[in-house]
Amino acid sequence: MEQSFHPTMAAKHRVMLLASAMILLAALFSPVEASHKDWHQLGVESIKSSSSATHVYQPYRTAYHFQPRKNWMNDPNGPLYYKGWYHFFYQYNRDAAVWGNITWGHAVSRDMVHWRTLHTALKGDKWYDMKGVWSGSATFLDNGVPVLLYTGWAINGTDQSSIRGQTQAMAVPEDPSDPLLREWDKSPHNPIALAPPGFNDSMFRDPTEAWKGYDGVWRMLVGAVKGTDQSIGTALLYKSTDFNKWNFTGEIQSVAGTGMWECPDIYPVHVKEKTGLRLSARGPHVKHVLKVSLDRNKHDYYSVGTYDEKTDLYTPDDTKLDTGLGLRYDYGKFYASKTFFDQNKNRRVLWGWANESSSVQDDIEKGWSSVQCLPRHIWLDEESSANLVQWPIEEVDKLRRNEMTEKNVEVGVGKVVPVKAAKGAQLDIVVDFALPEKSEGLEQNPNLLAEMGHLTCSDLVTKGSNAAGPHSFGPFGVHVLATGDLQERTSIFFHLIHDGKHQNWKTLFCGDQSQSSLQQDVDKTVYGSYVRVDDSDKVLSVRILVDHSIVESFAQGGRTVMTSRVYPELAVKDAAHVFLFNNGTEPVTVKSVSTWEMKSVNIKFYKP
Ligand SMILES: *[C@@H]1O[C@H](CO)[C@@H](O)[C@H](O)[C@H]1NC(C)=O
Ligand SMILES: *[C@@H]1O[C@H](CO)[C@@H](O)[C@H](O)[C@H]1NC(C)=O
Ligand SMILES: *[C@@H]1O[C@H](CO)[C@@H](O)[C@H](O)[C@H]1NC(C)=O
Ligand SMILES: *[C@@H]1O[C@H](CO)[C@@H](O)[C@H](O)[C@H]1NC(C)=O
Ligand SMILES: *[C@@H]1O[C@H](CO)[C@@H](O)[C@H](O)[C@H]1NC(C)=O
Ligand SMILES: CC(=O)N[C@H]1CO[C@H](CO)[C@@H](O)[C@@H]1O
Repeated sequence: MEQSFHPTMAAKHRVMLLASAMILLAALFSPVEASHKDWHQLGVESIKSSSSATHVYQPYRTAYHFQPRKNWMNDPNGPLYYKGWYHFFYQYNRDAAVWGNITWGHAVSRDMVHWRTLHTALKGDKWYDMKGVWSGSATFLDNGVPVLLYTGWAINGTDQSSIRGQTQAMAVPEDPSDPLLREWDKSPHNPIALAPPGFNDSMFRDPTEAWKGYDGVWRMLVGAVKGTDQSIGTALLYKSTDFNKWNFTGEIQSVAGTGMWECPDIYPVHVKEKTGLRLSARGPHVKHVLKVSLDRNKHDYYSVGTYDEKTDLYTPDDTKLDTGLGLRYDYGKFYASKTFFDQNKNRRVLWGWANESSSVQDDIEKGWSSVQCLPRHIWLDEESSANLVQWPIEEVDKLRRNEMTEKNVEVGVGKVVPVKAAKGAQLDIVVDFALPEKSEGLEQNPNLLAEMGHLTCSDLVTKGSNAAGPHSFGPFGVHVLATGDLQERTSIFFHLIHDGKHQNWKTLFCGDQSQSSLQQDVDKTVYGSYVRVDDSDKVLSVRILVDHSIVESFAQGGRTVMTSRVYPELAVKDAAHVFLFNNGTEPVTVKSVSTWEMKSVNIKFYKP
């Protein structure tokens, strides 16, 4: 995808450089800290080896999320599993902590938890990708060898004015016997696809994984936009018999008013099982998901529907929830995502990118920008068949240590209760709230009910509990990365509302970043959406993964997910605390709250 800069994002310069006397302090906050048991080892060397820029205070680097050592990263690209290794590629600027000169960074892992970074997989060196090697996907050919499809940003010769626009290209492993797939050769057939007549070749990118149809012909999608006002998002279909020459044959789906579709992804899901499916899977047990990333608002949207391989058309089950209009993977920061079928564990895994909420100037000072969210296992919700469920891959649980559980904690009206066991900025927290008794009180005032049905998470935060009315089940939830006095806090909470109809309750799931930091120049948008609560559900539950500057929250087993980036100034490291809170007018019972400290992972340059 394309990332551009807005001068408004460059906020005022804050002094982060510390005097040399503070180097030790910097080391204490650096992510390698946890792997160095001996405090005396914490010298300049560990700072250099761990972080981007030396001598820079680094409280925001993550400890168990994927991040390159330094510089700018954006979209995940071409994830795959090959010969015992998970491969992860990413949009990467090797030169700076800002977007530009985009290449494909490359890392490998045995478990998608610990990583070894390799040298650049693809960089711009051909006329068709000289200005950048942009996002794409991996496809296994019939011989079991993976190839990469990507978008090249073309330029001819040295004349900067003769930009040719975006092209689709392919790279193949130089040595398929190398499990690490270290060298990639660009195909002599490149570019393999150009924008069809009538389509803007500056808005033509991000090829999907290719799949073979019933007729043995390969297909892939490329994101684009159309319409006189360039407002109709679309996914262009290309076909090939030999994988070298691709013909444009139509559009699999387009949706008015959604704008440019970046990073399309189409894949089958099993209607009854969590098992992942290959792109070729067909049959009565299969539904399809079409996901796109909307350039317009930087959110990833999906729909559940049917892909008819005879007509090569995708139809959503519910047109009101068509791709780009309804469901999102994540209601916080999560963009340009991509799934892959993990044949090692027969599951589909989702990767997505969370950019910074701080200023470009901050990125430059800290020497890096953005993290990848934890890889998520993704499947169709069997209960509804209408939405996906996401959960951190099980391998993440290996990082848990020092489990502490408290049961039956009462959180009275207006009360805040510390979770004493949980301290620090690397935590996994699971809280089960008892579902409140839905009293009849509310039904006596239909006007109030109607009004409450339109409440949003930001209303709750800006108007406080007053917004919620006299009998309000919520807001109640969890403060993380909080100072003892709650001066800084990031709040993840629920709020139950009645939509005006008898017994028709809805549950808001929100993330409040507005008090997350004393710093002024960071984005503190309030996030949120609804989460489905079934009559059969016993509790209202949330899992929150905290890693210094990222908070990923999974409600009700992963039906609704929300990612926040936050930059507390005081609530860092051991000064970060966890609290349960209840801002509603009814008491809340926490059936159980379990917390784990999360170990740091290894991310090192690969040395054979
Ligand atoms: C891109 O590379 C050029 C040449 O090395 C360099 O001058 C420029 O600063 C780089 N741009 C960015 C945004 O990193
Ligand atoms: C094509 O897209 C680019 C980038 O959004 C835009 O600047 C340009 O005006 C578009 N061209 C046409 C003909 O719409
Ligand atoms: C692509 O187009 C060429 C020329 O029209 C045609 O010969 C070929 O069969 C087409 N291939 C596919 C896969 O549609
Ligand atoms: C990155 O973050 C900024 C500020 O929070 C936001 O405005 C922008 O849309 C984000 N971009 C993406 C691709 O998420
Ligand atoms: C809870 O109530 C306190 C005190 O009125 C307020 O400061 C805070 O913003 C509220 N939080 C939420 C999430 O409603
Ligand atoms: C559009 C265009 O002019 N493309 C040309 C760019 O340069 C290469 C060789 O350098 C030509 O093969 C392309 O036709």
